[in-house]
Amino acid sequence: MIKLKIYFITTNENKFKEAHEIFQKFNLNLEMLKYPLPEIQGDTLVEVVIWKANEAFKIIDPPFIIEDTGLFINKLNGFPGVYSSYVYRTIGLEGILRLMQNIDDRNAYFEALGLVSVGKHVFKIFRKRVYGYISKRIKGEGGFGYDPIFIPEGERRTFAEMSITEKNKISHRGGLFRDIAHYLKLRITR
Ligand code: ITT
Repeated sequence: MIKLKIYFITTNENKFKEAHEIFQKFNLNLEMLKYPLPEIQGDTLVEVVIWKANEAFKIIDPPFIIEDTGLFINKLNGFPGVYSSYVYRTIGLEGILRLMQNIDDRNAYFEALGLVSVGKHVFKIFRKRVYGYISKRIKGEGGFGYDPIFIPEGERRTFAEMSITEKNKISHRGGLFRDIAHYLKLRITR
């Protein structure tokens, strides 16, 4: 039987690797479409993914997935949040640690917003969070982005000190893509 191809439109190979590992377990065929969708600087992740989806509908037929993630730090009023990409590229991890220098409350969370197109301009949105805190220093060689400064609840290690499989078990993206996989399985096999 030919397996339906589902495209994950992203420029980030690490995000794709994590999502792909989950989809493999569900026997779903996830392909990376490395296409830089123009991005608006919206106020919420939902705004950003919906805008990106409208651009995606111009170049590709469903089913496809778009995902946008942000790191939200409580004491910084949710910063960097929707600005996570820009902040990572500019002040980076050292910049975030500097901003947090004299702050004891280090609670933060990752939120991943996933959009699955199921028909032309018809889509379903998924959301997943993982709570944790910002470490005092940069730790770990694995992962990407903010992983070396994020310690999930109940752990002592940062995401960057974990394998993809370990991170996927507890992360925002792991949970998000499991939910999406369950949903697609139901739709495809119905
Ligand atoms: P696409 O938009 O092309 O999918 P991106 O790298 O821009 O790729 P996001 O907008 O979702 O992805 O990510 C915003 C920022 O947050 C960016 O700097 C990422 O490196 C970082 N990020 C996303 N997911 C992360 C994760 O699981 N762990 C650590 N950092 C993450």
